[in-house]
Amino acid sequence: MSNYHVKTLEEYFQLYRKSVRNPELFWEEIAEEHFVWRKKWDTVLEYDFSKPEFKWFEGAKLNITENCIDRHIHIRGDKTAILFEPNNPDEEAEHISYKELHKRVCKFANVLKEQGIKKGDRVCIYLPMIPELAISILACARIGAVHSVVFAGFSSTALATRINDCEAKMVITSDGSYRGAKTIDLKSIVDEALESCSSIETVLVAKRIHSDIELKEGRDKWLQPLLEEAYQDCVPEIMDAEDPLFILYTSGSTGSPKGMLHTTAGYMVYTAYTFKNVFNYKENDIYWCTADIGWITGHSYIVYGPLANGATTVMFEGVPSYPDFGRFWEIVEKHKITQFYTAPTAIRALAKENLDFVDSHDLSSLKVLGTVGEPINEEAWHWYNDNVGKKKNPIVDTWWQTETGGIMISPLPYLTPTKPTYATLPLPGIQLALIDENGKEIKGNQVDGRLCVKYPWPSMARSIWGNHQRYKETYFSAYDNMYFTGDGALRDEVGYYRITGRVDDVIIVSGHNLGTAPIEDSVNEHPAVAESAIVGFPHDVKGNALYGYVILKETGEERNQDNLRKEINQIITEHIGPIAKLDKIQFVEGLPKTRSGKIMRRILRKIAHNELDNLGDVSTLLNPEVVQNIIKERL
Ligand code: 6R9
Repeated sequence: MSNYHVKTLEEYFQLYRKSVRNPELFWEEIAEEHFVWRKKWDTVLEYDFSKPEFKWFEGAKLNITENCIDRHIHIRGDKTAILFEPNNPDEEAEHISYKELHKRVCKFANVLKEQGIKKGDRVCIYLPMIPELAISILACARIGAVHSVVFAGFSSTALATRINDCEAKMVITSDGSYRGAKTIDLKSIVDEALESCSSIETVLVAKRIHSDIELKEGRDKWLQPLLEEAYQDCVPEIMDAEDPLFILYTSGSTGSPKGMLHTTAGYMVYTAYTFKNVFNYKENDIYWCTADIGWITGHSYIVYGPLANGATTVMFEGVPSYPDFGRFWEIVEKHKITQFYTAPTAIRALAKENLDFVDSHDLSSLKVLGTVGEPINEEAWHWYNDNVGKKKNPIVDTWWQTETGGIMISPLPYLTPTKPTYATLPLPGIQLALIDENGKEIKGNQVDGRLCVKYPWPSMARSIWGNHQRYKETYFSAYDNMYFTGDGALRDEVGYYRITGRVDDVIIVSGHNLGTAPIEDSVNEHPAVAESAIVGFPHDVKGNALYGYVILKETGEERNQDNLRKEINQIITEHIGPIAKLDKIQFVEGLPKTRSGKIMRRILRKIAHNELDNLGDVSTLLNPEVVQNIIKERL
């Protein structure tokens, strides 16, 4: 696939305008290029926002794994497709070539078939970041089974809920996983979950930590012996463009997890297109996204997008702090990483540590840096730019969602001038709108509102598994004929977008609408503050008042907390106004976070409201242990 043929920002705007004038032609030209279609489409797009229903490339026939693997074998068969870097730095990295990947995916696909998995069946994958995770995803796609990956740090309850919701027939797991200095017994979590899951017929168990675990007769099987016996070629199942490819659960701030359903052709075209252009990918690059494949970033930008481009994609099993805080940079140096894509939460965590961890490594191979997952604050952006990018690598701040399937707003490297904290411009093909409280589109620049998308794009989720009504209500009912993202955004004087956070994070204090994100930004500017989260709590006079949870940087010195509180409020007063001052400031060791680094404000809100018996499931958190401490020391 070619890069955009644009050299200047003006040319980008021309291309953008073309994509708005004739979206179908725009997408058709992209789909025509370099993909393997068993049959081309009859129509590019058919849609109806009121149902809502979206059909991309109807009539086309394809298999996504032919596009991600087979077609590369002849031209780059010996090139590394997946570069696996184990948790333990002393264990050798594994280079899986495109040829080898083909063989392993085909064998795995044949095992799935032998175990009775057919097109349309749901397979739940609960694996750590080992090659079998990517391979099992592709094996499902090879035979038309629908994969549902559940992050291997989730609890047995979370796993059971997700298995039952989509009535999966099989679980693929491992005997355990390595995470830094710890080993985790995954199989017993699966066993516990399966006590309440009746749809599961088979459990395939990959050996990773060689622990002594028991297999349940008739249900559990070791994966490796089955793979050894399996035939090494597997004819791909020919899929319709709109056949389901996968389900991925996203938690949202309320209610049960939503199984976002993605389909085949549009998802493939869009992830391939965005990977190529946002990361400015070139043939010999070594691309690394540090996300876990258990969430959408890993699906789109570790597996499908890179492989559809014939890229080398790194899979890292470990954590940024093991064996020390220099691990990321050691890996960049070791594998000469060219594109590095991570989350603001990781950047902030590493920025708290000694700079020697970064400076002692040669990072000169890097060309493009990326961030995703939450708004990046100014300080973290500069730390990343100065110390990792040495002010020479563009930072692509990519905004998107599980629901959008691929990156929607992002700078294009070496083309879009970056601006700290701004995701900048929509990619060509993406039509955004900002909407005011009355549901009207706000035109012009220097405005803010609710972020919507007013024209379909190929990788949008097509439904919520088993609950199309909820899909309609959540995303298409707030405003007519558009997709509502749930985020707020502002558009600056040149048309750059800055995501200000989820709109349900808006708090009304004394009748003023206050977004928590800009207040958090101000708090974070205090030199002693590492991170903060703000929620509202009921107040007799103001209606709501603000409660701030603040993590301080580790300096080793004692600080007077009352003075700190005053200083923090002083900064807020200067930046936003006294209306936004925090009534309560609690200093905490950590904030409850999802695995992708999003602060779980729902939990903080409940603590601030003193509703402690009803915190909901905290087991899916990255750090459930911080919750009890926050409760103990609440103000
Ligand atoms: C890819 C992913 C989606 C939500 C999204 C927004 C936040 C993601 C962001 C960002 C500001 C960015 N978000 N990227 N906010 N700037 N560059 O993270 O998907 O886990 O579904 O989360 O994450 O609030 O609505 P998902």
